[in-house]
Amino acid sequence: MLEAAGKTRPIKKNQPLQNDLLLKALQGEHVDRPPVWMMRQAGRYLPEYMKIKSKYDFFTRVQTPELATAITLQPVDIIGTDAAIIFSDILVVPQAMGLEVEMNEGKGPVLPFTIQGMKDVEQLIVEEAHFHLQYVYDAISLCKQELNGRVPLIGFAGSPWTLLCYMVEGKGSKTFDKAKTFCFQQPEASHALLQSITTVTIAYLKEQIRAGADCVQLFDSWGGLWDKEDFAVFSLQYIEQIVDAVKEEAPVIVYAKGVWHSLPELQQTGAAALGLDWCNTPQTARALTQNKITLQGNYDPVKLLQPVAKIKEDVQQMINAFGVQRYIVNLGHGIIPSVPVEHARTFVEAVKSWKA
Ligand code: 1CP
Repeated sequence: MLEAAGKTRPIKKNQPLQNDLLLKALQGEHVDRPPVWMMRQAGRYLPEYMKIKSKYDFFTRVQTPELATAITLQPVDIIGTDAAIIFSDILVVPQAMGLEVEMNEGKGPVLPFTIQGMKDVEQLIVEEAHFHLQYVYDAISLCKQELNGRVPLIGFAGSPWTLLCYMVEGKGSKTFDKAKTFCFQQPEASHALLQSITTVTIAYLKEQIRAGADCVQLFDSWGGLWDKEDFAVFSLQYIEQIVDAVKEEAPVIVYAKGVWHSLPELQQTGAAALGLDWCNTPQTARALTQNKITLQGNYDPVKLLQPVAKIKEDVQQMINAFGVQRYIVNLGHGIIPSVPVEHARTFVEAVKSWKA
């Protein structure tokens, strides 16, 4: 696997895809069945991932295009998903902006130096940051080459607000109260930070698309920590800028967890699709978006621990409720590590064998 080192080369963007269900769904074109992939589909529930994980630390896996490619392809080969998502992390952006990020086993990400005020914001790398992420573009190019048109490749980034959470708080949190307090007490510094992240993310996603990503997803994992009004101020307006700058180059999926109150506003951004968590119904999501946009989701990831017969039944019901057109089957958040591989495969197979 490692002998390909240094041989990555960009491939032609318009290489034909053998399975273009995801792109068709994103463009609102007719499909015979919906496409399926799973958020965090490459990861700890796969023994093949654990094997690579036991040999290389997190950022070595992320920064070595051959390793990132091998991990990205695993769910396509093992589970049979209709798309690959590049193996990386949202926190490579704060890293490229000059902040140290440690990935501690069992504890998740830790940023030893956090943003405390305007002085810290002013020291971040902005204009040049996307140049520090060449390894992501190389991984995308290599992945496209290895996929050889089998399925589309999804690029991604964190939303500015979700990245601010980690850059200010320094670690994961249930409430991100330090990050929210920073926004309330230092609005000028917080908007300067959100704007800097936005600028970097636009350049970063455009480079991912240039390297071969067929579409991109923006993860606003912590958007749901705000009420509707504050979400508009601290998250939505930056998502809007990113979608607007990127949408002409590739379709953008916006996944904002816990943000049902703003689905119509997210639809207005020009996103090709909206990702949904499981805390509301398909009928409500369709009504809120007037049946006019592709929706993605929204199976409760914990439900993958149920017996396989129940998973099959649930998938059938979920497709019937969302409808086959303008729909991408997915989980409502990332897959959890304790899910048996067989159950993940059942989820995907149930979509592939869906019958009206
Ligand atoms: O070594 C490991 O297995 C550590 C676990 C892990 C993995 C597999 C981390 C640490 N990141 C990743 C990869 C990753 N992260 C992907 C891979 C592509 C795929 O989906 O297959 C993606 C899309 C992400 C995105 C990501 N990272 C998000 C947004 C999605 C979400 O789940 O909400 C977030 C919030 C992160 C931060 C992060 N990185 C890792 C962890 C454990 C976390 C969450 C920390 C927290 O709880 O706050």
